[in-house]
Amino acid sequence: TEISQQDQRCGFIAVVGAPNAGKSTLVNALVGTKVSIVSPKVQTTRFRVLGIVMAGTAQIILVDTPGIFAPKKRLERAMVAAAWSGATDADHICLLIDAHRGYDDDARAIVEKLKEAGRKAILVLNKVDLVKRDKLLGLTADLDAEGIFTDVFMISALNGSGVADLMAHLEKLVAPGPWMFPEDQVSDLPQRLLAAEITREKVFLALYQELPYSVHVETESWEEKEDGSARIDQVIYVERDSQKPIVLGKGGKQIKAIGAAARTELEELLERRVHLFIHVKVRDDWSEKRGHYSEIGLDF
Ligand code: GDP
Ligand code: K
Ligand code: MG
Repeated sequence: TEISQQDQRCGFIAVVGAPNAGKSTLVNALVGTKVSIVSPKVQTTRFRVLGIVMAGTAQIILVDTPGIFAPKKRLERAMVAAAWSGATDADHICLLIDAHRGYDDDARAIVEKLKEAGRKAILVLNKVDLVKRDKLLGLTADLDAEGIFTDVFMISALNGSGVADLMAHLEKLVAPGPWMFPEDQVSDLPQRLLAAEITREKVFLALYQELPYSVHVETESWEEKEDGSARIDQVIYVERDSQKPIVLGKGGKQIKAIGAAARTELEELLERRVHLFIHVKVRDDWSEKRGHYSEIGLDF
């Protein structure tokens, strides 16, 4: 059934919070498919990613943002700037708090910034699967006292509890306006970039203790084969020679595992066979090189 443009509703809802609060997990849960990569490592999300959900007459455009924290390096400053502009440009803001960590300094700093900007937000307490009810009630009271929250939701983005209620609320919030994306689009990331992100996620999951977050992945080429499969060539860039053997592993064991995990997920997402070729190269000090940011979509 067609929904005429007069009946359409559309809105941007930013998901902000401290690193590892579970923002990307929540956006994926709301969209119903992976649009943004997730890992226990902070700074997994480097740039703003849009996750798009259709709900009745509403198109809800979720803005997944890098975590907000006190930046030290240039890449970090760019990430935090991207997070804030994603938030302040949006129609509504969800502040995600890791209920297990509680109302810590990172969360307080974000609340202060929201107050300064004169913005209200929806409070979303995440990871309730890890927390006792008493603690949740205390946390809610502390946060509510800040006077900037319009609603409170308690969810587990990981196991899905409370996510449907939050979704129903967001659906009601969205104001009249024409849809901005085709109905079947779930993200604004080009396929090549999403494919690179998936490999980066697998690197992070396999090696998050051994490697710095500055590992970078690029899709170098993408070839559609006549048999319906795709050949994808990617490069994992590390910062130093010494990091190359870590990514490769003994006898190439590590890179094989990373490649296999990435390929499995790509095949699911693309619904076809994938031949994935991954190369590992050293890129000197790329995280301090300004020219690189535009390539990965950072804006500052
Ligand atoms: P982001 O940095 O805010 O985007 O956080 P991520 O979505 O990357 O998640 C950070 C870590 O928290 C990952 O290991 C997730 O699996 C985990 N996580 C996210 N949501 C939940 C949750 O509701 N419960 C639990 N136990 N873990 C979660
Ligand atoms: K993370
Ligand atoms: Mg994230």
